[in-house]
Amino acid sequence: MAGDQQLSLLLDSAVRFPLPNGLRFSYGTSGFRSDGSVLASTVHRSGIVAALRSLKTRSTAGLVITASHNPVCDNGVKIADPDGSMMDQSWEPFANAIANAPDPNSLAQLVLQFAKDEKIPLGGAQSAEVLLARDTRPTGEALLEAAKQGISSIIGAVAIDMGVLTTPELHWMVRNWNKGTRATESDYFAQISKSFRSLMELAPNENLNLNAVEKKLIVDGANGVGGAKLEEIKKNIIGLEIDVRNTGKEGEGLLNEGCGADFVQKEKFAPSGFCSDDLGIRCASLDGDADRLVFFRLIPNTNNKIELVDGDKILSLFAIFIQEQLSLLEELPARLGVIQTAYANGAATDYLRNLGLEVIFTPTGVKYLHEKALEYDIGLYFEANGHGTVLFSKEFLSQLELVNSELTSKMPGSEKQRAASRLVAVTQLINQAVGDALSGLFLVEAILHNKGWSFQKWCDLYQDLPSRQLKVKVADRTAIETADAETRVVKPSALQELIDTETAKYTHGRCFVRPSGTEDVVRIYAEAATQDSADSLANSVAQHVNSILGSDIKA
Ligand code: 16G
Ligand code: MG
Repeated sequence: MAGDQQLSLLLDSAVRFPLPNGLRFSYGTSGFRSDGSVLASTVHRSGIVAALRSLKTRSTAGLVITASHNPVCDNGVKIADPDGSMMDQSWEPFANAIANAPDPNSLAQLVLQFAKDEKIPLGGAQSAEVLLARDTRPTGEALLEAAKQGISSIIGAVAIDMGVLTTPELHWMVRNWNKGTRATESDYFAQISKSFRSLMELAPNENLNLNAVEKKLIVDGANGVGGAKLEEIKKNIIGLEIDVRNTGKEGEGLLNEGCGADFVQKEKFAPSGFCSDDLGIRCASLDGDADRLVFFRLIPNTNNKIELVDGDKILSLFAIFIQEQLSLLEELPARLGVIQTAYANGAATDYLRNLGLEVIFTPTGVKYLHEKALEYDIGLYFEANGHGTVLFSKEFLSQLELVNSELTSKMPGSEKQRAASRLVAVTQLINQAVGDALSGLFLVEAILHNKGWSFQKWCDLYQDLPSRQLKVKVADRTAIETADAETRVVKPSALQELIDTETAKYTHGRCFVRPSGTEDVVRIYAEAATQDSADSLANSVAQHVNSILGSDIKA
């Protein structure tokens, strides 16, 4: 009886969201993405998946509608698991299957069969809850409605609209709801400003008199959701003067167009809205949904070229700071893991290894780095493009709290106590659900302040090796298979030999190719001692990809 009711509810709902003709959808590196006008069925079906995920885990799940740094006409959807991380990868095949089910009946059958296989109780015996959010894209509102209807096509499932949020805010909320606090956006803002203030107050006294330039920060909000949120947070920030540009307000420009972390990192060029008046000032850039962060500074007399501080250098700054605090606390042993991808600059990896840190590589995509970071007491991960965060294990967190409260009562004001308190503030400031440009930005600022470091000092940590990225459109990018965290091609086998031969010609040469997870292209990355060598290595490998797979080269 309950089964019949569930079936007819699914059929009624699915009829309203037919699969567009001739399209296939795939849950890629960061969920489903496509032109926003064709995504209603995909988002509706993702709502069903999220509701089932909530039933399966007996917890609150999340769903966010965003296409991050893609153009404004695109949109996308991804699902958050109860701990705030991305949906468990084992469910992706099911998400793909239902996204492409040709008609309501096959969709309903897939759902019922999957629920049976996974022992998910349907029919209302158990309730489900999904938190929803969207970014500022014009197609977001209609897609949110599709998600709601997908969720309510599962009996007992409730959708809770949290509004227009950054992706990390939604992940953070899901994580907190499952810890028992029904946290809202104002709790998120308060947690950032409070822990930022604590960390700033723990800076050595001699760093308190920084000059005006050091206190000033200009932030490019990509004309996306992050800029407006930052405007709110900054109302309660003391000790930092933040000028937010590209907030998406009338007249400021289009989402991600000529601005945003992806643009800045790839083009090495200042975003629109920045000019020579900003010379000498520390700047940061968020992406369209505020889960990527890079810093930069304009180079004089270059027509807005920039000096970039990417995810690798943010990672290095976090690693140094955490390692320094731990070195003062021998009673708090911790296994530290630093996670990077093949895109990490070789100079960054060398720098981190020279600090004595364990550096591990995973394939590209937050879900892989995050998963690896969970294996450590403290797992720090960053992609060069600015996605990253720091994770602390439950055991480490409870040890830290214990040590901190003991030191606070027995040795208040001591270097050890301050080190423990700094670590506590870091754990509260950084978003442990997922990489978060806003919380990451404040952690960077508080660390620079604690260390009394100028932007220049941070830039000078190490010198990036020159690198070049190219993309090649091929007939079938899945013809390339990689291994060893995408550093080697295993198929077609001849290609790796050619890459090895080319790479061997250059001092500090390194090169890899991989099929993109978000675009229909093969990507090539090359690094070498000089820019000319990196360019020529990338070009010659692109020619080989071209001749083996058939293509045209794009910068
Ligand atoms: C997505 C991923 C990012 C990855 C990028 C690679 C998330 C949240 N985002 O933006 O981690 O670096 O894809 O794109 O996982 P590519 O496969 O096209 O090179
Ligand atoms: Mg993003």
